[in-house]
Amino acid sequence: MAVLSILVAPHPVLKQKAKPVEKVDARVARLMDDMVETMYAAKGIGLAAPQVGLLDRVIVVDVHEKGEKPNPIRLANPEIVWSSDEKAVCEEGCLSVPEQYAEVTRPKAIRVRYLDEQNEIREIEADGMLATCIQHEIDHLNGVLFVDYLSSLKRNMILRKVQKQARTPA
Ligand code: K1U
Ligand code: ZN
Repeated sequence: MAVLSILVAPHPVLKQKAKPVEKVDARVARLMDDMVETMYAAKGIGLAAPQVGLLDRVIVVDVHEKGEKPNPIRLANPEIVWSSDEKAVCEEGCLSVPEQYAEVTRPKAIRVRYLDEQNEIREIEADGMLATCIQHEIDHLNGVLFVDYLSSLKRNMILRKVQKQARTPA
């Protein structure tokens, strides 16, 4: 497995729409493994393929709590087939918008259909942080970042800070 580089906004790939994978073959399964390793190395709870520069509809998530066993979920071509009318507000972050956080309102619970790492069709029902994280990652596949839900004033402030950080040597 390999740790991949994560693109930072405003990289143009982060605004593009990813393409469905035809099949979860050895290439896609390897990409899923590399993305899980990259997510853990970056201390994230999710990652989408466009964040590592690939326009494949592939995401990984793991919202296990401290002290619990890791529980990575690998999803190709994820599709939300049901979402609750009830909404939840959650403070979101993004590995492509480092060190910036903001509250986003989304459906509280969802049902998602996807292909797993063995190319089997599966469905998962999620609520709480898992539902928020899966929705955030599916947004990445459609070129949407969490800052796109904010006012243009807040969004531009955050993006300017990220660009300033990127220019400042560590
Ligand atoms: O997509 C990503 O960049 C990963 C992102 C996922 C995410 C975090 C929070 C809400 C929705 C989606 C991260 O993992 S950011 C880093 C992180 O671990 C984190 C940040 C804020 C709250 C909880 C976790
Ligand atoms: Zn993100």
